[in-house]
Amino acid sequence: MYEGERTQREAARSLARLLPRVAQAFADAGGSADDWTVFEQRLRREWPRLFALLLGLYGTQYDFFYHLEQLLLAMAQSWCERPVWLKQRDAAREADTEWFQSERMMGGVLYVDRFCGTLNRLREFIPYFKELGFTYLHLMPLFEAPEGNNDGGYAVSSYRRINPQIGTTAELAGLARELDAAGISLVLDFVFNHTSDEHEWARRAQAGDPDYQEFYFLFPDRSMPDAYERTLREIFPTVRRGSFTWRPDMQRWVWTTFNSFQWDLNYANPAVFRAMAGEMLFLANLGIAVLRLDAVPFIWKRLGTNCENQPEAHQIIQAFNAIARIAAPALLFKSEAIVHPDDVLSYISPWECQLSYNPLLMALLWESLATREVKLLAHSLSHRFRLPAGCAWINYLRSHDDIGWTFDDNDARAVGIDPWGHRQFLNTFYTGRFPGSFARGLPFQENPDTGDARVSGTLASLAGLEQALGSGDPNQIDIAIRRILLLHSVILSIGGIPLIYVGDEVGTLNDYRYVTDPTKAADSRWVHRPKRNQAAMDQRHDTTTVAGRIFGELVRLIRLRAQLPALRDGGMEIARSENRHVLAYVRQSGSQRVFVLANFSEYSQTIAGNLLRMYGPGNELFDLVGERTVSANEALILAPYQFVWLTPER
Ligand code: OTU
Repeated sequence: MYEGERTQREAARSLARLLPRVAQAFADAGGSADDWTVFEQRLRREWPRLFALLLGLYGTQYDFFYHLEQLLLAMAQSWCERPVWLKQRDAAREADTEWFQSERMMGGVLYVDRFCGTLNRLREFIPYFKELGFTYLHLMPLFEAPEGNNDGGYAVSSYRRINPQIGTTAELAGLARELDAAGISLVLDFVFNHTSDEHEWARRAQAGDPDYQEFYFLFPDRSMPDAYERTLREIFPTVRRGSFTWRPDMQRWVWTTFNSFQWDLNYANPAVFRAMAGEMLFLANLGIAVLRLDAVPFIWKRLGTNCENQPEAHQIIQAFNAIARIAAPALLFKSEAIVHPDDVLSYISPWECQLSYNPLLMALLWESLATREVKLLAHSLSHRFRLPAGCAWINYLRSHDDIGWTFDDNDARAVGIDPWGHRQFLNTFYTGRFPGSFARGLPFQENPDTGDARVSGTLASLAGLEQALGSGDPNQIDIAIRRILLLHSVILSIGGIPLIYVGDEVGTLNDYRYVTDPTKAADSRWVHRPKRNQAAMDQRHDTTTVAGRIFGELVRLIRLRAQLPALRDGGMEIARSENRHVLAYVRQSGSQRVFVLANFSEYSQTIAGNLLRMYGPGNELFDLVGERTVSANEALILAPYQFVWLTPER
């Protein structure tokens, strides 16, 4: 008998055995017969897959079937408690699995505390979000976390309690519903690789509870840490060398990939998987539409490897995905893997993460802006942009994190670029140390051993606005604004969900005051996590101001995009522009075709007319951005940093 066949028989047998008990528990909890029917259908559909995944991960555990039963009971309980409006959303999104691929999808991300203080106040800004066309709003971590440094909330002390200064769980649920009514899906982090050292599980481990000590990686001496560290990469080398932290109170080394107060969870323990599945379902039932899976590469450790992107990491996420399909089908996952492009891709599928950050596009847009050449961007996108059906990129220009140069070395060599030297150049350029650089960024996590570093800074400061405003030169200011709009034009037209870090839409600059706060001073990412820029927001409709020029044009592009089915998520074909400064691609959907050209240089560039005939949608074209006709019978001159979206002349 084939292995797969045996697994499927075992899956069927175990389900037959467990179903009556689960049905009984469901009825006892007050679940209706109709609700049970829906649940049972989904369970029967997904069970073979979920069972196989869990068997692969935990099948050798003596109490495997106990965990299985507990997990099923938790899923049934969660479905029973799922609010009616979410059950309706489940049905609607199951019937329209492409909903997030629409040309109307538009994302924003912000820290509630930095933006407006509380969840209740955030509701006042829903009209602002609608002005920007948001259909997706990611609220940065807002759960209970240690006082002082908590890595911007990524050290979670409870997945069920909100930081009391920000609000309550009930307020979050209310907000989710209110946003939904405004057509906005709420996105929250699922920080499941680690907890803070103040989480109840960590506290119990500290108190000596052996069950909870098994939740983490604890070692009495250096032998195992040393063995692991031979092949580990340091993620936060300026925080602490190595990946382990000595806890004098426990006389143990603890695995801490990130900060010393962030304890990595041990997913080889089925109790950890089950506990986290429970937290996930809790968040789903609050009305969260998308969970951003934080730090996915790190969730499985294997001696002798770098402990990133292990096969089991995928199996765990796929198992969470299957659980969501059964008990909270509307829930989607967004992968946060800021690693090599091949590894980024490995997390993306309808059965794993339907959405993913696109760090390659992000990094290479900045690369093109610095070099004024698009060869690495065009070459990389030509074979790395396509995703499996039913999945979409989240295209962003910067996040709350640093920018790292995660392109493929062979892609670079293929276009004549030395990868190591180029990364050095990019770091020098974006930290403003390269002669003639327009950027004002700060280094993040410089590693003295490897020479590695990443870059912090707001979009506007990295694109030259801070320097230009300092110089007072209106030409430089104009050029910086053009750069900002150019970058946005690509994420708005290339396919996928564009994501704006709120503040960037009004040209918010770096805020260097973080250094006066001892809990933030050592982390340069705070330079680009400023508070709400109300002064600039107030100017947003005044086109004589810098904020107004950026905001006005951006909103115009967002609205334009929403009317262009060709720009919805889907096929994107890179075209040869025959000009090294100009990025070119074709977008098509049904009969609509849009040819995009984007000039990454501060000088005018010429595009031959025959290129427009070859890729363009006709001989007489119309530039939707500039609102003018373009004839393919003559060369097209692109102004500095100009971009055009060409369709057939109407
Ligand atoms: C993430 O980032 C978060 O986005 C960060 O804000 C957190 O500090 C961190 O996890 C810990 O929770 O290394 O520099 O490939 O690159 O998870 C940011 C993924 C990071 C890692 C990413 C991590």
